[in-house]
Amino acid sequence: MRRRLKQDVALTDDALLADARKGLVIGRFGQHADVEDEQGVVCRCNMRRTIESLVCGDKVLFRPGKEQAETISGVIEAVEPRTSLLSRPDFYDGVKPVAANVDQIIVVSSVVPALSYNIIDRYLVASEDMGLEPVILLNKVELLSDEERSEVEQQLKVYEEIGYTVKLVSCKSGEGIESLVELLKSKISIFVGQSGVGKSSIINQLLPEASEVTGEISETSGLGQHTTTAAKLLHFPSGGDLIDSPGVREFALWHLPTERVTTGFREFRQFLGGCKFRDCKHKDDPGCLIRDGVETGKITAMRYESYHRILASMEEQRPSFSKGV
Ligand SMILES: Nc1nc2c(ncn2[C@@H]2O[C@H](COP(=O)(O)OP(=O)(O)OP(=O)(O)O)[C@@H](O)[C@H]2O)c(=O)[nH]1
Ligand SMILES: [Mg+2]
Ligand SMILES: [Zn+2]
Repeated sequence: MRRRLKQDVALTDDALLADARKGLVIGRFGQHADVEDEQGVVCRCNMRRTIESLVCGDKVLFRPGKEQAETISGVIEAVEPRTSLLSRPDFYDGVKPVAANVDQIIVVSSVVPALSYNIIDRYLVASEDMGLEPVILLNKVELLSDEERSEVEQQLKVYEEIGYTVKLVSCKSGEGIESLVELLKSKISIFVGQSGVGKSSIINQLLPEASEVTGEISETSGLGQHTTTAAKLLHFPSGGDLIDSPGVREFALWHLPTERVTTGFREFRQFLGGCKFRDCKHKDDPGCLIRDGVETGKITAMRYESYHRILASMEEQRPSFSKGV
């Protein structure tokens, strides 16, 4: 506690700090953040107590310390308003911000651990809710047999038909990696997805100098081991930024009200407001246009079932402190 106090005093000592300048948060660890100035110089910073939250991608006003030999050399004074904020609900910590000012979400899945369309749908709902265009990326496709591959392609066609971009890639064979660069150009993108799907491995293929640490899938659980622990922003030499983010076992959506999950299913939107009952649950209610849509083939049974699975799991997963939100 005493040390902390001393440090705070030092940080408010103007003589030790250079003038304020603009910066971009490219890494965030514990109480600190790495901030890059407009010349590309990175400075590890503390932050003023008035700053409520700070994440990768935030644009800030900061003052680098004059004595760069210190490990923590600067201080963040203020955060600029965000154009977008990606948050993720955490069972213990509530809703946690992950990255700011992102304009494209890359939903990464893979064949190993097992491919789950329901998890893809959760990320799509979260992206839609933020008003950001998601891209579906399926990694490790070299592991699929011809037969399995055509089955997967068939299923992914459902997403293409409702307007999503779908990409099949493999870090092992290199398939699809080059065309990814084009997709990421001049945008700020974030890689999200379960632990072990290969987010960091893809980033290493795209940017070998990034040297992101990657981890094996656990032999006992068949799941990823949460290798990446903090979000990190990387630049492409040809323009565009990419944020690697830590994987999660499951992406819960309990922080969203039901209606926002419903509108997150983009092919449902054309029918919304038209059901016979205003509080239609889109299940076995009479005069439900969503269910009609499934019967007439305008909505696939796969997405319709996934929607109800998400709603059911939201009730189960919502921690007691946020019940009724
Ligand atoms: N067969 C195969 N394995 C891959 C491929 N891409 C990545 N892997 C392996 O998948 C494992 C997990 O990769 P990571 O890049 O650490 O996964 P991640 O998504 O960053 O995981 P977290 O950081 O825990 O969220 C590693 O053992 C990689 O070698 C691929 O295209 N094919
Ligand atoms: Mg990783
Ligand atoms: Zn309905």
